[in-house]
Amino acid sequence: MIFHSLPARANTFMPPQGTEVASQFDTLYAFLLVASLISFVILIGGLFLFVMKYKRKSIDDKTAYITHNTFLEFLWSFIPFVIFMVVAVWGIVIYNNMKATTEDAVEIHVIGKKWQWDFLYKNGKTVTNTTDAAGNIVYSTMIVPEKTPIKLIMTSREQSDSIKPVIHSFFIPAFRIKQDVVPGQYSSLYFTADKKGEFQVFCTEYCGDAHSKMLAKVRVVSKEEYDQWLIKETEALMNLANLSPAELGKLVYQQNQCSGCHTINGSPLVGPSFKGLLGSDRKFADGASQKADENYIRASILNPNGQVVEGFQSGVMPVYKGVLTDEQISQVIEFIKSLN
Ligand code: HEC
Ligand SMILES: [Cu+2]
Repeated sequence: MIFHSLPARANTFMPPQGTEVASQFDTLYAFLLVASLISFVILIGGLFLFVMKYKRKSIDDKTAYITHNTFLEFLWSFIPFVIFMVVAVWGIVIYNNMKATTEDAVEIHVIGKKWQWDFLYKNGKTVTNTTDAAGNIVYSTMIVPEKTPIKLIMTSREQSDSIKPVIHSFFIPAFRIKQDVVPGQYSSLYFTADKKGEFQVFCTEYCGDAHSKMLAKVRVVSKEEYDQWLIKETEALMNLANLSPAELGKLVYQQNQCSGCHTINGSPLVGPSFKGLLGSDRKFADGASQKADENYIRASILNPNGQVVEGFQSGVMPVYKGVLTDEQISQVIEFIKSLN
């Protein structure tokens, strides 16, 4: 690409360049900036010069009779016209490069939700926001191979059908590309990352409360690393498919901090142990009691402070309503059952 070889690569104020298109984009931007600067100097400089030079010197100093200068008028129309045409064609070329794709592009689905980005790979792997042990959000990371055309197929959807999805916009500043993500239809975005590294993703369509926290990352890795990751994830998914509900429940228990407060060996920690819990008689702080059945476990997870177990503190266990799905809760129940 000819524009690529131009020397001007002013990116001092720009995010890092993660793609070829990004450097083309910056070159055009630098051209616009320099052209504007030169025009500014000529225009405002000329203005000042003439103000000084032609300042009326005495009361009977008369303005000379000036009509026009066809040649000058032609020049100050034609030169900007040429510059604008150059910018237009240049811009169209870069725009086409942004939209360029190949049949064998790696396709990844992007789902915008209030307020997170989910990524879905062809092998069934879903990447979504998680929380770490300290309760901080770990934003979704899209892993892509370097120097490989990627096609993102994007739409907006909610966790539940009763919530109306809104328009988001997927923006990777380092790649200089962004595209609206619209409910009920697919939009696409293309890129070929030519540098390894981690790049920030933003939502650039105001979409409500946590719009500014609707973040994600793109991690560009070598092709080998990507292939290995894909194989590992595919195997993990196949293993998951072979797990029993109780085994899946154990994963939920390990991945949602339950294990930090509940043991499975009978000794209490921050909360009661899960061993022998199902079917046992529970005594509560308010003096009431109940036999622990499936519904009790479910209620304890969704609304931990509804009934507080005697000898334990209220308000300690996080509320898991909206965090765990019904399916996960059933799996945890099966896991707790398996400990009897
Ligand atoms: C920060 C600590 C903490 C975490 C994390 C936590 N819990 Fe709890 N949990 C407690 C405490 C304290 C109690 C007892 C007080 C109460 O009933 O609210 C409790 C009570 C329970 C009970 C009722 C236990 C009984 O003996 O009757 C269940 C069931 C339960 N938790 C399940 C879970 C599950 C499932 C998770 C993970 C998805 C979880 N908890 C995560 C602290 C925690
Ligand atoms: Cu958004």
